[in-house]
Amino acid sequence: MRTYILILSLLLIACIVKGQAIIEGISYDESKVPNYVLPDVLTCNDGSKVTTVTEWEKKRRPEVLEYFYSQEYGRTPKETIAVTYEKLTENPNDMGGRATSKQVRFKFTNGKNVVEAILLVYIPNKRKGKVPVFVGYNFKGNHSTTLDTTVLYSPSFSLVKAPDHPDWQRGNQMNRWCYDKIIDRGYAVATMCYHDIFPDKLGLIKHSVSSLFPTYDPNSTALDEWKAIGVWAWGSSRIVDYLETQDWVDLEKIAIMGHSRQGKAALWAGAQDTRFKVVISNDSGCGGAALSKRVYGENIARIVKIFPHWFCPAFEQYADNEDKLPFDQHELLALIAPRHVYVASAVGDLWADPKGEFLSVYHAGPVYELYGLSGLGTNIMPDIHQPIMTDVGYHIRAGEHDVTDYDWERFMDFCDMHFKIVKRK
Ligand code: GTR
Repeated sequence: MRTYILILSLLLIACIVKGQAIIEGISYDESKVPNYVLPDVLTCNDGSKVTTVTEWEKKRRPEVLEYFYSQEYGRTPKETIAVTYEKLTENPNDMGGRATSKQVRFKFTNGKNVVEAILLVYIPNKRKGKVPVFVGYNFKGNHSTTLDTTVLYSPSFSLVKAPDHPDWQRGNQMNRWCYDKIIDRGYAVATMCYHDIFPDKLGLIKHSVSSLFPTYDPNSTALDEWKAIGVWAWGSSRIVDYLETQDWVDLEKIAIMGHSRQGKAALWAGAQDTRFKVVISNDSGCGGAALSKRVYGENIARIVKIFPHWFCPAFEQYADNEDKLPFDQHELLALIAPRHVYVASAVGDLWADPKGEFLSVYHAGPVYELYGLSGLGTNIMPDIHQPIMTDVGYHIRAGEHDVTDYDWERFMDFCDMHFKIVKRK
């Protein structure tokens, strides 16, 4: 019996490499990265080369965008659905008087059904005039970002929470939302639970906002049908619609920050909606910032198998077939130009392929340069805690897959730089 347990434990230990579980078909071996050729972002499908901003915007950019619509995230519907906003709470003296908080109920409807979401907003009190804002989804409900018991449970809570799961307790993800620091640096923050927009569980699509669209068909077989990432991206644009109704928002200074699966959605939102002036992906990995053609860490075969409701069905054809991809994720980043993109990785998050995330920013550079802006300027990865910030940005930090104060501080440095905010003590 003892020997049996010993063998089992040894096997388990052998199955962990640098904190990453060994999963069949997943490689963490740099020497096994295929000899891939990335599509040149400035070469059009007909082989012609883009040399001007007009050619990029009129010809090549729509081609690139079309790849992401038809092959990866699916097509965002052109029509829209009605939404109303209802202010549920307002506290001008939150955070010891340093912030005003608001909770606003969004009601999406097609006249028959309704989907509700709650936006939680903190606005710094010390700034006069309009303020810059970080928009971002949380994973476990607004109540998970704070211990404040006046913060309401998100409407999707009852649908998706795992019974008695500690993850879902109030304040459980506070470490990902350093509200104190954000407010002290003069930024507002607007967050909503991503499950409110599209519950991230198989079988719950009928509770998503996408089910309200006239084109919704639960039995659709369209290869370019939009799925969860597309719907989350759409939802973050609806947060901006609300912000546009608010006189305290500086509309030229809206940033979106997304972690992991929400990093994927943030990049896709930023590619489509030019109201996001800074787009930040934290540990977004496969289907986010990481280059798919490196096939390092999480790969397409694995992600479409485990999360079949995230990507449009056409993406499945590239499972174990990355070579055939006519585009790659650096082109998603390039779609954000001339607005600013920032990518963050963590050393202990090989699953998200930090090097692939870095190279993606690097290879988006030519489009920034076309606009007379600066790309990363180097294809050599920086050391940990040595961020590179030009018109694009990148850092890798110590630690695991998470959002830490270090990440937020760098995101704010980058936004300060581009929003021309003088650093306060
Ligand atoms: C993982 C998934 C990643 C990433 C992550 C997350 O399970 O494989 O692509 O999205 O979830 O969102 O935390």
